[in-house]
Amino acid sequence: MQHDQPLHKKARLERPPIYPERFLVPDDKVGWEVDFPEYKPAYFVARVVLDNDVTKNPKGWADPEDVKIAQRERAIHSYEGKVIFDDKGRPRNPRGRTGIEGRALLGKWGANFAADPIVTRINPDTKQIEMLAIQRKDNNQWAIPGGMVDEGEEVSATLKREFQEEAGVGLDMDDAVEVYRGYVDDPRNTDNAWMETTAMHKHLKSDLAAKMNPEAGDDAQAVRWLPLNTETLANLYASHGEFLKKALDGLYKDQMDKLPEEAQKQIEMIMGNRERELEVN
Ligand code: RP5
Repeated sequence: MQHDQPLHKKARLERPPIYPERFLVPDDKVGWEVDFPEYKPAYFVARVVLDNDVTKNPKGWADPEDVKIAQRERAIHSYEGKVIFDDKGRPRNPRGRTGIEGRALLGKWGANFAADPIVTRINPDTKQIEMLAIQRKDNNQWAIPGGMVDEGEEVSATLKREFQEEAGVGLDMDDAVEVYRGYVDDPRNTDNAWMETTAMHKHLKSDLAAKMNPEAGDDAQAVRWLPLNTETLANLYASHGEFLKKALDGLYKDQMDKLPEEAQKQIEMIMGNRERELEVN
């Protein structure tokens, strides 16, 4: 595990209801390089993953359960660098132990790639920055309307497709700015299968935002312009709050003079600068 990376938390502490309980992994035992002889996580693969094995189901989206066949079918790669394998030939989560072995609800051994379109606007009344967020059906948490990259699909196409499918809006994302590429601290992650994403940010001009009429798609139970503050960011799904912070930081640096004063203060507050400034004065 790279030492400058934050410890994954949701991948150790949260889990979808069909998962077995996670073996408790204390902070100092997360890295694979640390000895943890008592570590005996449950092995779990969901029925839906087995039913969607591409070698048995032509419409499937999952690797075969035999990891050796999966590796022959598909070179396992990751944005996080070289993938390490355990003695059974299973890829190891680059951020360390999660308390569950197998793929659980994730289809691919190793990295499962997603794309996350971050779309923000200034609220015309409050002058505060908001993101277009969906409420996930699987756990009710608010999230970026992202999704899995289909086999052979370009990330730019996934961003557009997912935004359309989940938020009901056709939006050109070609001029969006990449703010993050790498591991996601997702509650579905396991020791052998994990989420990675490319998060791209587009800040909408007010006339374009006003024309949009978002509607929740199949995987979402609601869609809304979510005001951003420390609390809403902390409660977003997986590591989406961290991606939003990166997007806001970039926006502040590039377009500060174009943002209303209310939005500038809001970003400073989120990034912690505002508190420091208030302390100094
Ligand atoms: C997260 O899961 C990614 O950041 C992305 O938002 C999402 C993709 O999974 P589904 O929404 O398709 O379940 O890790």
